[in-house]
Amino acid sequence: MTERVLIKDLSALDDGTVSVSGWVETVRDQKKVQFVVLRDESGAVQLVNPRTTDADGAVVADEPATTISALSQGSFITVTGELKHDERVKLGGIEIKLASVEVLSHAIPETPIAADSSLDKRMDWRFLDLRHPKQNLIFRIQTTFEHALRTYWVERDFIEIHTPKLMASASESRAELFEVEYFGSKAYLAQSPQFFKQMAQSAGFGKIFEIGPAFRADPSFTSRHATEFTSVDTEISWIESHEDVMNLHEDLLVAGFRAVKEKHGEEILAMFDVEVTVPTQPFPRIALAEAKEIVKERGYEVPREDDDMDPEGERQIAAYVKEKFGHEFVFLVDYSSSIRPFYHMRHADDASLTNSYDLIFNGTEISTGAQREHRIDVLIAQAREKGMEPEELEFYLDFFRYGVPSHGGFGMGLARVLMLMLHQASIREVTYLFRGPTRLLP
Ligand code: AMO
Repeated sequence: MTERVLIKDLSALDDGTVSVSGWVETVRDQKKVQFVVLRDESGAVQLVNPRTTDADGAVVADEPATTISALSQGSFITVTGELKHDERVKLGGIEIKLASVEVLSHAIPETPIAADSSLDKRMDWRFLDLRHPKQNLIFRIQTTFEHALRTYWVERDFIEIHTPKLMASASESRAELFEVEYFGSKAYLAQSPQFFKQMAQSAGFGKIFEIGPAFRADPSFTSRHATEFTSVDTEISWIESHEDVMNLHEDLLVAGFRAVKEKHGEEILAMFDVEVTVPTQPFPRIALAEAKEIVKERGYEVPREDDDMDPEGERQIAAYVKEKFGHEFVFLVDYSSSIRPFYHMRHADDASLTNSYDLIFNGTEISTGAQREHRIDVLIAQAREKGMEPEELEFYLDFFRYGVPSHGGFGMGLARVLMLMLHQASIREVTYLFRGPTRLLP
């Protein structure tokens, strides 16, 4: 039996017998010749079968012609035949003249989705939707991006941790919390690895990272919220301020974007019409109050009472940064303590501000990061001030009672990065299986 080759490797082979496997993309069953476009995870190739005719010129119903005539789109097949390089073939300048076709699995001929199906319909049939090379590319980009981040961390002696997703308390806020039955009591799905990545600092791990699921019972239907998402988290000891965290954040993104551009830049340009830009360092930093002033001067007043930036404000400040600095990223710093969690450290000289930031990429928040409060008395006071019961947090507060270094880190939504990198309209497009208020299937 001829060994299977990936379609992307065919063009480097000499003419000769080959075997490829994949699914049928199209069949053109003509009188004199049959054409099949076969796709696998690496690419597509044209298969050709000139039909046999008898002495009178009539078509003979032989093999593989009969099998090809019965092929439905989407069926998985293995074929063998003669590889031939031929510049006239539009699809890659090669074709395979078929000797045999084996059908592994027949597809129902009526495909439930088409190129113009709605996003919701496509999500219903995600496994078929993912067969499209554009979707396939998204997940190869994700793999490359995560790999580059991991390489960065591992080369610098960060420890990878896996924190539990079942918890006895909320990890971010009581709002947006999923509650589950837990042997006669309640457990909660982790909204973030926040507490446990900080625990690693008390444990003396120094530098850690985790890429894992996070859950938010967020009822909204925006393009950037999911009820389950992949969170990219890191936390480091011995920092002077959140500035150290931002520097690490920049390094990681540069490593990720560089790897993606190197490996997939051309394909991304061809398929998404997007030129991936490796960001230059340092990324611009703007204090939140100043950002609001800038946005106001551009004619947009951030309406919220609570000191935060809203999505339109994020878009406006990103547009300003793009015009002024030619940069796709901006750190908004100096968030007010009124809108930040109790564990964020506050400015030494102005307790109304925190040592924290949000990172905006192409107009949308992708990350929150901060220096953490590691002084137990201050931490308890801040928790009380936020209306939290320190008793509920005893397990967390203990992390700070037996010695802990200064530390900080960030959490970043993986799908948001990919969505904005590839100029997609929704995180649904770049999430393998999206979870939202009305979507638990497939
Ligand atoms: P925050 O709550 O800002 O911070 O979350 C960090 C990042 O996670 C992503 N994200 C989401 N992505 C999709 N759907 C959601 N519902 C959703 N919620 C959040 C965003 C966001 O910027 N513990 C802190 C981080 C830290 O300080 O280390 C935290 O969770 O990209």
